[in-house]
Amino acid sequence: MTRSRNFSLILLLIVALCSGAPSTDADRERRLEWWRDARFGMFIHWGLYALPAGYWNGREVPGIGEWIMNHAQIPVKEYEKLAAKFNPIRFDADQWVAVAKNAGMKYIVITAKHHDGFAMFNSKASKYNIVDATPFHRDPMKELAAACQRQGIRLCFYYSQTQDWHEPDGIGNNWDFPDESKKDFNRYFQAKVIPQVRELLTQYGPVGLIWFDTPRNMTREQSSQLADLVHTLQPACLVNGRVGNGMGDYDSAGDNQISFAKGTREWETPVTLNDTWGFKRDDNHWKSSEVLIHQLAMTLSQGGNYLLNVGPTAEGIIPRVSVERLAEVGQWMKVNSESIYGSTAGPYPYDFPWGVMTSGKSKLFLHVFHWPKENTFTLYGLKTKIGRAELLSNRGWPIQFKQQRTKDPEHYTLTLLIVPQPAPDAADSVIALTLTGKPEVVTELQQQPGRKVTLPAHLAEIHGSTAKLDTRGVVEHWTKKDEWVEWKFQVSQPGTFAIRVITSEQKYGNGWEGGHHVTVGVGGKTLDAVIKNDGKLDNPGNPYWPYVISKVGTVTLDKAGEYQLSLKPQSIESPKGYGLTLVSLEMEPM
Ligand code: JFZ
Repeated sequence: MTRSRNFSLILLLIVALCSGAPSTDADRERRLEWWRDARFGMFIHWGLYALPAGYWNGREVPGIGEWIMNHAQIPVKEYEKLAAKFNPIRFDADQWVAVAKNAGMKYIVITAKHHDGFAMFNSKASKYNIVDATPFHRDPMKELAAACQRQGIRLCFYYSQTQDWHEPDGIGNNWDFPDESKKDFNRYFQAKVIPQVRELLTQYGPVGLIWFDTPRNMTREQSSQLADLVHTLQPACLVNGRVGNGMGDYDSAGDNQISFAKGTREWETPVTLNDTWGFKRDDNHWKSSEVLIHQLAMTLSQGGNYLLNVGPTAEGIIPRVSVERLAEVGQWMKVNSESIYGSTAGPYPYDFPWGVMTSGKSKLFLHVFHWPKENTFTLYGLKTKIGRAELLSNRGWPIQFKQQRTKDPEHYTLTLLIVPQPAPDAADSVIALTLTGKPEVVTELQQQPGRKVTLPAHLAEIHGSTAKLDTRGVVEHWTKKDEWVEWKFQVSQPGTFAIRVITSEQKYGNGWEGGHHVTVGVGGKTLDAVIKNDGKLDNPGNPYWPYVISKVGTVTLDKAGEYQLSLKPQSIESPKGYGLTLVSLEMEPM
């Protein structure tokens, strides 16, 4: 008995060791703990590409800065010369970390090696690194690790595992190495990637996470080799989703995308402050701090983390405008961070005309982007009794409120009686509601105070097989006219409404298709319309996807109660295959 038990224990141990200590769900939970609490991090894209800063041979190279070697097809021998000139003597690790900390960020993810293949750390595995190949001779990762320790921020590394334009066997460089048949990706992977990731996890103390990228050709074996290596060397270190093959601890949203991702796995969205990751001298397309704060709150309201990028110069300076924007976000964070750290997605399945909601422990945080013009604030559908309402900017001065419930139809109204004017914060004033029990809300769509009805695509019933929700919660690939959508919703204040359909352009405005004939059926009436460009809708949360408004017509709903609305195409124009890219249908009170 004892012998066979001992034997099985030993067997178990052997199995565990041989399989590279497989990581369990419990391990993953433990790793995610700090990350869930942190919510807000700094991305840093820094490398040789900061020297050309968007220009090659006197010409501006379009696109993101860190891709200049690829976009301008710069030969390895030419690009390598940048290393001899890279001398960021004004780099100050403590100052960088202080910028992150002052913004309210809890972790830093810095490019240890980007697609250009140049290691920004001391590497024995490749001489093509900042200590050996530049006049700088310092290891900025070592200095950052120490500064992060001092200031209580988690240091994390970005590492490009597939694309390496410096290596003949890496992915992506077909100008120096055009012969694909000669390439052996696994040779590069074992000779450079594995040793360098090992260095990152053994030379700099505790690492919060490794942010892999562009998984492309990664096999299941390679993804798991990498994830296991990380988890074996540092069991507390997370691996992001772009390690490939679903082997990450959490998912990464598409770049610059605020996803609709409620209830799915943990996720994070990487966002640029201007339009580039790596420094570009002439990219002055900075997002306002208002947009940044909205994006932060929107991401968190969907349960995601927000990773905001800076691209330091070749001298080692974080651009002044970036520092300013982050300081502004930090000002907001100083007042409102209770609604950020450790928060989870809001309980409602939709956003509000005024903003979004995040959840805390026994609290709801209302992020009010559009402050009411009147002196009251109304929320429908909250069933839980609240004990207190207050502005995070004015704690200790509770706001008077009343909660009402009517039956037939069942309706819940919370009214905050006196709210101050003007808005306490022009970008996002946060109201905290302290709950007396578990949060319970009406999840069916309903007309909002102010009488507007918004029917988002992600809450529609989609009758079709090709039209599908993308990760933004937008219906894509709707090209068949026999596919249609419908919604159910509650109306509490009847009246006349102007209906408009909101559709989305492709990313960066690269294409939009209209001319579709549709019918909208609601309340026993049918409206005919053509989806056409009647104007642009401001879409600051997802600024790289412009939204288009199409007017449909007006409709009168003359009694309160439940309604159904259907949107059916009679024809869809889709020469490019985009078709009807549906964001929502809106009913504006008239
Ligand atoms: C990648 C990199 O190529 C880029 O240089 C930068 O580092 C960025 C953070 O990540 O670019 C991507 C990767 C994935 C998507 C878009 C851009 N995506 O899934 O939409």
